Amino acid sequence: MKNATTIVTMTIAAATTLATAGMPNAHTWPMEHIMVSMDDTNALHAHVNTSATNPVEMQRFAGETYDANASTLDNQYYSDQYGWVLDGIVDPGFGNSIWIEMTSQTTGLETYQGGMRMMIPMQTFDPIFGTAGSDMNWQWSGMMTHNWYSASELGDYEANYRIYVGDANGDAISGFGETAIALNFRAVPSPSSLALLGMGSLIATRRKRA
Ligand SMILES: [Cu+2]
Repeated sequence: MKNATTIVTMTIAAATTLATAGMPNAHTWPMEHIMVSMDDTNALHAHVNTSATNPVEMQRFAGETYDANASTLDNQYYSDQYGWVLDGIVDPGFGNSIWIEMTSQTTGLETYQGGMRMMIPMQTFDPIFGTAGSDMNWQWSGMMTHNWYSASELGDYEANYRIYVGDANGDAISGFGETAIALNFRAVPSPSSLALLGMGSLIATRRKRA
């Protein structure tokens, strides 16, 4: 029994280290990068390792509430696992940017501006990609950006994007080839909650015997 108690204590310590008070859980999941590249004809390409049958999971952490703008994720299934990353040299031209436009998505999916996965309290959590009446297109800085996706109901979700080179206003620049990509999500019952229940019963068992 002593071994089991030690394992439980270590698990709780590890969970405490990972979580930032009042901030949503980011490091629960490994990064899943959407690699965006440009070939020598100035055509964009994008690749991701997920699919409708191998989606990113969104989890809800019952009882948690988040500070300030992050409170938009309270009681939601969410994930920041997907990150936009430039692959190789991508030159959109002076004054231009890579823009990402949401062209269609499952009803109920919402997106909020994230960041590099560090300094989460510095992230704006501004609604993007049509969430809360925001613009459908989003000007990507070109830095690794893990936006926050959320939904209030269990189930599968898909978002489709057009990736193009645009000017400061988001108007497409001719001479650059655009591309498209689908991101897939599955809102699942939280394994973390189940794990916590498991730990609770272990501790309870020990108390009874003590
Ligand atoms: Cu990343």
